Amino acid sequence: MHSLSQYQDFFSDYLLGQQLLKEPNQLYEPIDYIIGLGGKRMRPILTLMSAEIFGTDYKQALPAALAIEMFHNFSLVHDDIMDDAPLRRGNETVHEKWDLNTGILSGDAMLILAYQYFEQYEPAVFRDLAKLFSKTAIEVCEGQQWDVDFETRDDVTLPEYLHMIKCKTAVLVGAALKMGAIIAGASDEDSDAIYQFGCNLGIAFQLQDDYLDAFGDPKSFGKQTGGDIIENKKTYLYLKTLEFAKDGQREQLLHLYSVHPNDNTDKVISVKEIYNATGASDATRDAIREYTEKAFANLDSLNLTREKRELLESFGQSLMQRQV
Ligand code: DMA
Ligand code: MG
Ligand code: MG
Ligand code: MG
Repeated sequence: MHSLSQYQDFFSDYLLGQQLLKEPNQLYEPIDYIIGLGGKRMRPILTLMSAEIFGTDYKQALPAALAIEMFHNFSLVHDDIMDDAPLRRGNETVHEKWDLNTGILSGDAMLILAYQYFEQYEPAVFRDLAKLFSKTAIEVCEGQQWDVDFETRDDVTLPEYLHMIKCKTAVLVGAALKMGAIIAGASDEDSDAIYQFGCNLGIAFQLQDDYLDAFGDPKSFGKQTGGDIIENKKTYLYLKTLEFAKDGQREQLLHLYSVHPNDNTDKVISVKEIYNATGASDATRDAIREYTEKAFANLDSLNLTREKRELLESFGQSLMQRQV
């Protein structure tokens, strides 16, 4: 088995030498820009790792890993439009650097490019990968639609929120791993177990993302902190605050969230104070741990060697300790 940093280096080195579009065209620059900004490359690494865990050469999984990374970048460029985000990976977002149309169309192009990578597989594998990809892509879009709808709803429940983040974020983590298993010819049971592992890890990942959006260090986060609060996102922090609120805290939070002020600084500071005062911040950290543990328990049925299990668990642990 290879180490996490070996997969990461392999994938990043490959991308460096890669011409993403066969013919340079109008959309080449924004696509090259967003892919070139890097990021953690967490999802493609999972695809490579999973292929090797289930017994095949990880390089066999490279086209699927590229598809996953391309899809992820499509979803980020569109996400930044929906979230009105100024920064991504420490740089201007695509729609800020170019314009709205460029964001929409370069995102669309990346989605199509992603799908094309699967054509490199033989028909039976292609069919399974393409089917999983389509199902996942539709779930992600559905989750993103809920995320935006929730901004203007004040009756969002915790189960609804958890389902929304499973769709927008977690199923892609599951699919990244399951694709590696499909390429390696793993059994349906094993493919499903690794998918469940990815889904629970993905839920923990999004809970952590929401936590860092409020409490992360602006210098290292690479995105605008407080963006979720500015956009009135219904996060775990927000919903737990409503559940735990006492003595006017509920009214205070609802009032802060009812407006889109010109200067958001005070809004962000005040909302974060309520999150801490109610214990919602502690509850969110607990939930992150709980979903990480759930993910690890999904590995029990897999009969992995100690080395393989440790690799997956250390990946999970490193995600939970991330600051970016
Ligand atoms: C993003 O959720 C989900 C997808 C599918 C991109 P988010 O808006 O919290 O992500 P980020 O914090 O990276 O903008
Ligand atoms: Mg966003
Ligand atoms: Mg979003
Ligand atoms: Mg976020």
